[in-house]
Amino acid sequence: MTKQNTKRKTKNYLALGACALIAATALTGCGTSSNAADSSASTSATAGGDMNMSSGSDMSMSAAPSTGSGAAAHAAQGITVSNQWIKAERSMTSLFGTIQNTTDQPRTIVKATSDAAGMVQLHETVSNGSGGMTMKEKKDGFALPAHGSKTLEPGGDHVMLMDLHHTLKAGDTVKVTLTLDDGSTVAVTAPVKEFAGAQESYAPSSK
Ligand SMILES: [Cu+2]
Repeated sequence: MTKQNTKRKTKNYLALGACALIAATALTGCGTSSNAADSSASTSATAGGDMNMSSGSDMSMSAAPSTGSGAAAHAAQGITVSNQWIKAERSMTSLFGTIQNTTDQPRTIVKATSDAAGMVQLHETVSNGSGGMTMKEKKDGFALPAHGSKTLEPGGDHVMLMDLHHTLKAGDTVKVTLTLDDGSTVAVTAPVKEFAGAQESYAPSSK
């Protein structure tokens, strides 16, 4: 099937949790595919927007259906997110950045929500067994070691935003709420950036 056909169906597949299938077949997973394999782009772009930021300052998280543990979500203490950004995209995209845990307590990000997306999942990128990379939901969540950090980057773990309510363009700002295993939340406000380089990371190696 053609790439376009596949892309049109992506939403449905994703809704069924078959993101990995899509990524493997159409590479549309985290954006439209591109042939340019300029991997250096990823680091420079990540370092690009140095906004020091967000945790706590912006609490307008929308719907955060509780995971069961917390009816009244409270802001997490000691968990910060920096260099966060989201790739400009039409139907689905990813949040990248660095999450710092400055506490003595290991934590795990168990869920993410965003008012910009109908569905948000925690994804990891793994080998598809035939030389390429594919991504899938990370059911165990993202571990945040005590006094450690977790990096979300193209080609690696990321927060996947699907069923975008509208096209995300460079200059937009997207709010994402991360929920920790203790029920507390971290509000992230991420700028949207044009970034072609995030895409090949999901494509089979073409170098
Ligand atoms: Cu993904």
